[in-house]
Amino acid sequence: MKDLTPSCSFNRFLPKWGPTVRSGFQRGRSPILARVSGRDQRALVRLKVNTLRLTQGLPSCVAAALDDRGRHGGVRVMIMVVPEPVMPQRIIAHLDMDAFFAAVEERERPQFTGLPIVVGADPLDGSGRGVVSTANYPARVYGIHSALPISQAWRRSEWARRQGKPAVVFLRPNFAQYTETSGRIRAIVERHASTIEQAGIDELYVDLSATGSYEQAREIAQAIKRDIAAKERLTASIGLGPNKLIAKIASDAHKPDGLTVVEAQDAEAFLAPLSVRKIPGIGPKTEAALRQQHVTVVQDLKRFSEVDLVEHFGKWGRALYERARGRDEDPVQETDEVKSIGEQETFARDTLDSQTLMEHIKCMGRDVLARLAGAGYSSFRTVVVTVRFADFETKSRSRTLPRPTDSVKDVEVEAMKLFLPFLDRRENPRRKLIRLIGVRVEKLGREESRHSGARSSHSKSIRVQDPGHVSSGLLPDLLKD
Ligand code: TTP
Ligand code: MG
Ligand code: MG
Repeated sequence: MKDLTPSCSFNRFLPKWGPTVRSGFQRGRSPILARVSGRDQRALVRLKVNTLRLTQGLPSCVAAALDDRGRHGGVRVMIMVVPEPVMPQRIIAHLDMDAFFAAVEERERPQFTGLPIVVGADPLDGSGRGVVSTANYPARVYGIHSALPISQAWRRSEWARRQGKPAVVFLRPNFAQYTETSGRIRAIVERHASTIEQAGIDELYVDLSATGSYEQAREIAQAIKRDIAAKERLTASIGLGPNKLIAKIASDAHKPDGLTVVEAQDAEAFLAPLSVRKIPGIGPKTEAALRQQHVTVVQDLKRFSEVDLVEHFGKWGRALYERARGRDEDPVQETDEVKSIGEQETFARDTLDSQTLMEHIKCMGRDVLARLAGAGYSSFRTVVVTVRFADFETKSRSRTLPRPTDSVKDVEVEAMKLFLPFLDRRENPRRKLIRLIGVRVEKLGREESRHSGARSSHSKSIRVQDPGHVSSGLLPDLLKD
């Protein structure tokens, strides 16, 4: 098998069968297609053969088509072996920045280098009401993580301080800074690859199938990591795998600054011991439902047939069945660097005071538009308002305008129209107090897309997490599950 060339394999059976060999075939394990054809079309025989078997002579089905002088129906036969069109292997990369917001802050403020940093709401000496957006790795050692109430983060920091460890540095988010950094990181990746899907403010998928091998893909991933470190002074973790599912989980496997390669044949074994929560799409609700069935790791999930899972989870059950086996056909969908830009605010006290709320909505609309320009966009089409009630019920309402606009008035008016029903029975029948409001704009456009419609981000689906939107820390799970 080691030295399998057309001549050596065919020479062995030529004297016996007599036909003329036309072309070669690929080395390796892949099945190939042998076409046995004579000048007479009826003599055509198509069959799949394995290169291994070819070394031992003509497959019996070919032999059956020929007489012992290598003829078919009296016609001298020519054999042409053509490589079967084998689907090139998919190699997908997922890149995710490490402790993104906190890492950007640490870079911008060298006086805090090495200290535990939390980006999020104001802790107000322990009485703050928002949540942690993210914590850097030293702060994670204290048990602080995204979505933890900021008051608890404060208590954990205080506890650490009493043990003689450094107290946490609490910082408010600077979304404009993160959006700009995110754009530059994408530009770095674009220098190494062309098919890129932005999947969040700090993450993207890259299709590296064209490299042809995991070794080549690994080199590209290393080069991307090196460039990001040199140009942005930040670390990224990258996962390489046969599909988006495996790449995404792999990128998380050795954070921070990791590079994890999981080839197709190892994908299932790689997943088996992991918690089911690692599978994108499994949030707390699915996890709880699965736990009731004594399923905690991916391996347990494989006990169920596809029919069982569909019965339990509907359509999602089918995807679950596939994912548990490391399978995922979802293509890397090239997206523009499309973003939504938004702000959200948790009030110090839950309120239903219309004047205060309207004032905040207006202010947030203005801030969002200022950030829109800062991020290099010139228009938006969709306005989204998010309301979280005191009991944490969260609702979002949106409106898409007939054409792109950059007017502050438009964002104010639309946000107001979307918000008003939350003050009365239309959206708030029990008159619940409001804990948080958010305003964001989507379907962003750059100058040229407003005039020509070219390079338009308008029609593309928005896959990027809006920093303002996710800053509550709760929404990603609400969206997933
Ligand atoms: P993630 O990539 O999930 O987290 P991370 O980059 O902070 O840390 P990791 O090293 O584990 O990847 O999210 C990217 C940014 O999105 C994060 O820095 C802050 C923001 N974010 C929130 O505001 N709220 C959240 O609940 C989460 C998960 C993220
Ligand atoms: Mg990250
Ligand atoms: Mg991320």
